[in-house]
Amino acid sequence: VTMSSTVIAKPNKNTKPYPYGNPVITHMYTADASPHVMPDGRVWMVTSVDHEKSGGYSTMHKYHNFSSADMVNWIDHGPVLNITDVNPNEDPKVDDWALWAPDVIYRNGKYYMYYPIHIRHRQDLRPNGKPKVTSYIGVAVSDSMDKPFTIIQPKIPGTQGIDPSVFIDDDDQIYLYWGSQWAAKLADNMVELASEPVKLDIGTDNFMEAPWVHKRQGVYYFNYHTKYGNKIDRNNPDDPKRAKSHLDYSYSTSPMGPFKHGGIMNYELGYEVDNGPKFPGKDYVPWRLTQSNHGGVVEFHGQDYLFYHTSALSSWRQDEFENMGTWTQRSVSIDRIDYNADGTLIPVQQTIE
Ligand code: FUB
Repeated sequence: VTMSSTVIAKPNKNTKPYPYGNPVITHMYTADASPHVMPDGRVWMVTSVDHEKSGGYSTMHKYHNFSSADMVNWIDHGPVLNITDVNPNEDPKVDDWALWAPDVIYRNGKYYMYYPIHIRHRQDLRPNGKPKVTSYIGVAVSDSMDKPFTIIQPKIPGTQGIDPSVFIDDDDQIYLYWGSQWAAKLADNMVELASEPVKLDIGTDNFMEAPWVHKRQGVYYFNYHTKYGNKIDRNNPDDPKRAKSHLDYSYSTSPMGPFKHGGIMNYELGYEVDNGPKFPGKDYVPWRLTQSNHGGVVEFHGQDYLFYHTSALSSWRQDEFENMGTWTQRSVSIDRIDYNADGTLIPVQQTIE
């Protein structure tokens, strides 16, 4: 595989969209999907859960596990970790504790969940008057993906930040990625780091959050959400930052880099108004249906798939299309990933049908 130049390609119109209907979970709000094929041969994903009443990111209080044998029919296995498992004494007047983007992997007969605690300290304000925020990574374990997880490590020493994701290499070494481009080897006990955290060189400076690594034909692909996402002026359709908000990827021959920037991996809905999918019942799509995005990649029966999220469902439900949906009520979607002959990724266009 040769990967030479930076590719900023347009979506390939010949790429068939994943045909089974997006978003894939419609009975509740889900985000931050982390998909893996588990030993039973099914695709499992753990997801964050957004509040039914749009309480915002501070009201994300549990994870659900879902499974599918065909990526068409998904079973909801219910909540597998709750905020009360993490902090039974939360006093919302003092702090807001939230569970943000998790990951779960299988190792030696058990399932290990890596989850970020995000705490807004309501009574501890920064100079700008906003609450201080702390975040770190914990570990929980279960014998079964459809059973509750039990916390075995409240905080992995040396971690600070959100969005843990775990990658197991072909030689069985496990790597933990999190926060602002951090990565380290995970110890065999699964609850400590086995190397000093390294700030990854990803060949560019637009990282915001949501790291995820997958490997294909000896190449490590590191995808992430670009840092313009939270700063877009949603009232200004011409805000140039809109075009900079997407999942990007970088690639390397090593899981710890250095990586080269590959370009866009996932255009967000409405990135190209003329060519993108249309919103049902409308002849156009909004520029942006979600404030965040978060990528997870799984290979299933020889095909790679990208899991991401949009706010399409909340838009449908609440007829808030004109307001671009409820930004913190998100829903997991799936589309297939295709590659160029040189190993570069063909950007995935989000779909809403
Ligand atoms: O879901 C809460 C946060 O929003 C996640 O941790 C980020 O990746 C973004 O999806």
